This record gives sequence, structure tokens and C-alpha cells, in this order.
Amino acid sequence: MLSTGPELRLMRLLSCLTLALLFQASDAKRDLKSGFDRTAKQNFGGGNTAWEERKLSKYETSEIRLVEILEGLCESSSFECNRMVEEHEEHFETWWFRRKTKHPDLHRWFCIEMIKVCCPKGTFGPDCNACVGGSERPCHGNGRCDGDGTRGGNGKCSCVHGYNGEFCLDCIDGYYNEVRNDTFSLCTECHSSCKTCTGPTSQDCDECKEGWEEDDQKTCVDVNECSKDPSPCKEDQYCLNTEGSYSCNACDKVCSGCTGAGPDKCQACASGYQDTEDTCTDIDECSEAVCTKENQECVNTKGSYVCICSSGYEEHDGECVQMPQERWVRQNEKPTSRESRKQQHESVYLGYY
Ligand SMILES: *[C@@H]1O[C@H](CO)[C@@H](O)[C@H](O)[C@H]1NC(C)=O
Ligand SMILES: [Ca+2]
Repeated sequence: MLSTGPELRLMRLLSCLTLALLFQASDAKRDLKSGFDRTAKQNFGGGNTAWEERKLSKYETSEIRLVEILEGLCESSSFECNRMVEEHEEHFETWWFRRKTKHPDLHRWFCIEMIKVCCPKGTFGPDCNACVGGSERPCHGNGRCDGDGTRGGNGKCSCVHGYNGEFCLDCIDGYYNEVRNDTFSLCTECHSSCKTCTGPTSQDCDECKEGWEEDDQKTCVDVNECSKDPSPCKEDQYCLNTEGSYSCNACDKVCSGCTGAGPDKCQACASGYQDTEDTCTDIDECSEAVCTKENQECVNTKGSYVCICSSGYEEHDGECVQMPQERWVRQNEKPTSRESRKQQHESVYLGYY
């Protein structure tokens, strides 16, 4: 009835996944078991008389209840699940009316024994062989067995984080065996200063992690990279030591070299700035006559200054000459800077209105 080879295996795996979801998902409200529990609380009517109890026991095994269970089995949107239930409806009926008492575990009877798509927990492959580490605790509880619970897979372990090796009993670098025997292993993270270790503290390191070094008590301690000469940071940066590392941060722009953040941690002031009360402040170049041309004004900026032509004048061949009136008006209609906005206000007062 079905094709053979890899295609069949894929199909089996697929339906097994679906079934695993259906029957094993402990939190699925709609799995068969909870459908059983849910409908067990209902009956044909209400009340709880002896007469109702008799009816209830009839309902207990009735087809109506089976239909209710089957209908509640899949999310209505899950095409694959609904198709699967439909396809095997006869099996479900057989089980419900004739096998339920002898084989109360529907998953086992249907998926493992009837359609041979699943394997019991902790086993895998066509013959349901035990996973690495045994079917009781596959991968010794520290990993996932490939194909666990299905007719597929190879039974090998993929270990959870911290564990390593074919049996998931070894620890990865940065973890150590807090407990270990032939069947049990607990790997715990090393102290942050260790690359490898045999215990929890910075004294238990086999090897220090980068950024840490062994002191004379065989303890891994932080390397102070900032005390090194030459400094690991660039000239316009200051160095900040941290546990296991360090960082380089930009100096304030008023500084030329610095020992920390802010304008008061400068080693020297950047050009255009001067030392005033141990902090670097802007020099107002405009307080001296630096813009000397006719109709020129000085504008002080942070760290510098600019010479601009006065309002109503424009630069022409290095000189400030009077602007033609129309152009001046047009230019002032779309102010682009604070300065030109200022000019616009002036133009309003100075003769255009
Ligand atoms: C291994 O250790 C675990 C946990 O400590 C213990 O339950 C188990 O009996 C031990 N097995 C052997 C073979 O010693
Ligand atoms: Ca450091």
C-alpha cells in the first residue's frame, strides 16, 4: 500500500512526529488522553442520579464519546493531523471497542504495534534498539538520542551545553565534573577566570582564560592591560580596565590625550581650547581682531572661529562686496542656519518692509 525505501521512512518519521505530538505532548490540551479526561466529566444530560450514573457508564464506552475525542484531537488548522486521524479512523474504532481494556495505552498499541511508526521511549530505529546510554536514561540524561521514540535515527547522542563525548559524560572546556561515575555526570561551569578547571573557584584553574594571569598563589587574577607600556589604546583614547578585559574610549573632543572621560581629564587641551581651572574650554578668538577685512564679521565656534561677510555682503574674489538686492531677498526666504535666520530678521527691519 505504501512506497518503500527512503520515502517510506520519511513518511513514517513525519507521522511519528505528528503522533508524538498527539499522544505524548504533556501540555497539549487536545491530546487523546486529556480528551478522554475531558469527556469523562460530561454525560448525555445533567444531574447525577443513579439513573444518570448508568447512562454515564454507557457514555463511557459510546461511539459518541469516541467521535468527540477524535474531533478534538487535532487543531482544525492542522491538515496533516486531521488527515492522519481520518486515515486511521478504523484503527481507532477497533481500539475503542475491542482493544482498549487489554491495551489501555493507545500510543503504544496504535503507533508502536499497529502501524509500526514509533518506538518506545529511549529506543530508536527499525528494530527499536536502545539509545546510547540505555533506554532508561538515553545519553545518560545529558543529551538527545537521535531518533528517540521513532523507527528512524542512529541512536547517537547530541549532548546538551556543557557536555561532550559519545556518552555525554565528559565536560567541555570551561566546565568541570562536579560528580561523575560510569553512568552519571554533572558538569558545572568553571570560574570566569579559568579556561579549564577542576573546581569552582579561581584557584582551581588548570589554565587561565585570556585576560587573566596566574599570580604567585596559583590563582588566576585580572590582567591590568591599562598599566602596560605602551598603552593598548590610541592617543585620543583613554583605557578602562575591566575584570578579564579592558576597553578603549574616546577622549572628550576638547582634549589632546586624556586619562578619563570629560573635559577635566585632559592631559593637554586640543587646539582652539585653553586650560581654565583644570578644564579645557573654548578660546573666543573673536575677542581679538582676527577678521580684518572690510565688511567682515567674526563668528566664534567650538574650538575655532570663522570670518564671514556681514549681512547684505557676499564673498567675491576674497573680498566682501555688496549683494544685489533681489538675490539677497531670495536667499533670505529659505534660511539654512541660525546666522541666516538672524540675517532675515535684520532684513525685515532694515528696509525691505
Ligand atoms: C553514580 O552516581 C549517581 C548519582 O550520584 C548514583 O545515583 C548512581 O548510583 C551511581 N552509579 C554507580 C554505578 O556508582
Ligand atoms: Ca583587565
